[in-house]
Amino acid sequence: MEKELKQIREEALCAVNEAKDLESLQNVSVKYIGRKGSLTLMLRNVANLPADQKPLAGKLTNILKKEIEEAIEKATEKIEADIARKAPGIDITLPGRPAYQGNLHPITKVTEEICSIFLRLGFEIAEGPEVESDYYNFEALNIPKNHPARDMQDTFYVSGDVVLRTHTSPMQARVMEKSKPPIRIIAPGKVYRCDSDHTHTPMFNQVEGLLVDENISFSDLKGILTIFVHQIFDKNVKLRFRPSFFPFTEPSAEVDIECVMCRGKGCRVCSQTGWLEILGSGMVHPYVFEKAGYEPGKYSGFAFGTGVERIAMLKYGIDDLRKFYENDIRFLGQF
Ligand code: 2NL
Repeated sequence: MEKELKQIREEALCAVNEAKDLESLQNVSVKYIGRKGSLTLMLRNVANLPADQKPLAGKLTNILKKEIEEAIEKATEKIEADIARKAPGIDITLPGRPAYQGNLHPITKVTEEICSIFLRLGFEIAEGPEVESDYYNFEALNIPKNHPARDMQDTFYVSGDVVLRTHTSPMQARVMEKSKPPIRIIAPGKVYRCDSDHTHTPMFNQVEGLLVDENISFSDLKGILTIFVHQIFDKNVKLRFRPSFFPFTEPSAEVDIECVMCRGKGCRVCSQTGWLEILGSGMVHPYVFEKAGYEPGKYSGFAFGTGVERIAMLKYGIDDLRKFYENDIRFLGQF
């Protein structure tokens, strides 16, 4: 027994000395004092010895176990200290790492681009609440209660007469109510509709415009919107005005551009029509002027609205609206 212990002692201590890294030390530990280690097995065997030998054998085995444990511990500390010493220190002469620089969200960029075109044309920016009264969101724009047009834009109701604005036109109604023409404003901002699928998000961004003065005609509308389309896309892009309907304008027209993907030949993006709808517009409805308190027949004007996400998708060739809101920095960092 004592001879055996002596042999284990020599072997184990020798192995500890030879271990050059933490992994081999761990192996030594497993081999001798682990759950199935040779010393552990011997300790278990002590129970089978004659009673008069048990105390001494147990004592010697335990002493040796402790000795090996301590040797491993010491060797571990030494190797760890070596590793720390060899690790590179701090080089204070190195230049600092540049701070991560963010960028504007593509929707913010396109909103700013749209606004800057209209600012150059003499428009001013008007911003207002996203939580809006039923009156400014609907009534003032010729959309009375129970009007079918309310179904066109599924509304989030905050309470009976308070809604999340479904368009930015309430802002323009507010401006008309408190100021007299000439008016030239654009209203950018978030709008909300209870709608969600691969072409609709419950929140999206709009820029709407309004120009009111004496003797404004449909040709002013065509002129301004043509300039806008040529500046935001390309001065050679073809566009067309197509009759449409909005409750707050009469007559109304939608503006299409030649499909930017297929150049008008017809593809999946334009549903084979060769055209893409990008703006809604029209001459302000007399009832909207009446609600604003304007003298009947004195003024005329036009208004228009456009979806920022849609313009951004067409400008940058993005095929999925939801990419704007997934906040993947690899996507957002490209613009
Ligand atoms: C669209 C259509 C449009 C308007 C918005 C407007 C505002 C006032 C009076 C009259 Cl205060 N009209 N805004 C007019 C026509 C179309 O937007 O498709 N938007 C994405």
